[in-house]
Amino acid sequence: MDNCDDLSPEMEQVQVAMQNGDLVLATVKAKNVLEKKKNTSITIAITGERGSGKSTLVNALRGVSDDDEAAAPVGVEETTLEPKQYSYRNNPNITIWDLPGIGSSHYPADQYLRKVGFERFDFFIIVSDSRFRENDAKLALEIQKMKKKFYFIRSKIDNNIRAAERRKKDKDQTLQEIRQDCIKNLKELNIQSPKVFLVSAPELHLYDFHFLCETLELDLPELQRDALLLALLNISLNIITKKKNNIHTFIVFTGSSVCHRGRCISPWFICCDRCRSHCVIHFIL
Ligand SMILES: Nc1nc2c(ncn2[C@@H]2O[C@H](COP(=O)(O)OP(=O)(O)OP(=O)(O)O)[C@@H](O)[C@H]2O)c(=O)[nH]1
Ligand SMILES: [Mg+2]
Repeated sequence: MDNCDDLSPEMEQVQVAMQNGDLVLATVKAKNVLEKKKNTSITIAITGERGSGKSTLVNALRGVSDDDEAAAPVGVEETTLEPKQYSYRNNPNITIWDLPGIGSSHYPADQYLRKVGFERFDFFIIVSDSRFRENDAKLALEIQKMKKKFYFIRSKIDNNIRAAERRKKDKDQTLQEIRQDCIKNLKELNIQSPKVFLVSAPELHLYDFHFLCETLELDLPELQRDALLLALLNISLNIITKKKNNIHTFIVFTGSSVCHRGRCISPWFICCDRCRSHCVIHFIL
């Protein structure tokens, strides 16, 4: 969705109309694209620290067991070494990407986003199997910076419940504390209304797994719409960048005569394109 070099024919028509400055046509074309949003595919990246249970969650979401031939490989050692895509249950509109863990030897935290191509995904699920960590915050902030959305999964809840039982601690209180801790940490990062789910892979019928699947299905139209709007924004940014580069060349060639007349033309072009894209977004909403 993000990549402007890889646009659907309909989105290309929006791009051409915007390039030609035909705001009305761009709006009509963009509206057509949005009306077809039910067919828009979205990519969901499953991310988080290594060993947190990302691949296990991919399999659970797809309804395949870990030892199935088509399953994402799961293991106690570092297992997922390359991003890999999988289909999602019976919904061909969703593609799930199983990502390697952030902070591993192959994917140090400072190189992770670039190496996995974080920006190319439409939506994210962050998986954490312990207390909220620096890398969880890093991922959440990066997703927020890209104006995209995520769910936060606190995995391996069965381990926490077993530990609570050993200490004769109330089960519901334990669940409540884990949930509140995740929400508190996400809110401290200024994430509005964070969606947190507690999951145990060996006991998918307990806790929040069914709720996660239902929420995903319910949120899908909105996620598809967000993905399309971001694609539209990226188209206009792409145009702005190209224009900026053209203007730069133009200024290099004609700089002396422009300066000599005391006029600067570049802000007009950039501002004008920005207004156009905002108008298109505004009209279709
Ligand atoms: N008890 C328990 N173990 C889990 C759960 N989810 C995953 N595991 C185990 O945790 C280990 C790591 O799981 P993976 O799914 O491979 O984790 P990952 O995040 O994909 O790991 P990398 O690909 O190496 O980053 C495996 O032994 C899983 O069986 C869970 O909910 N409960
Ligand atoms: Mg994995």
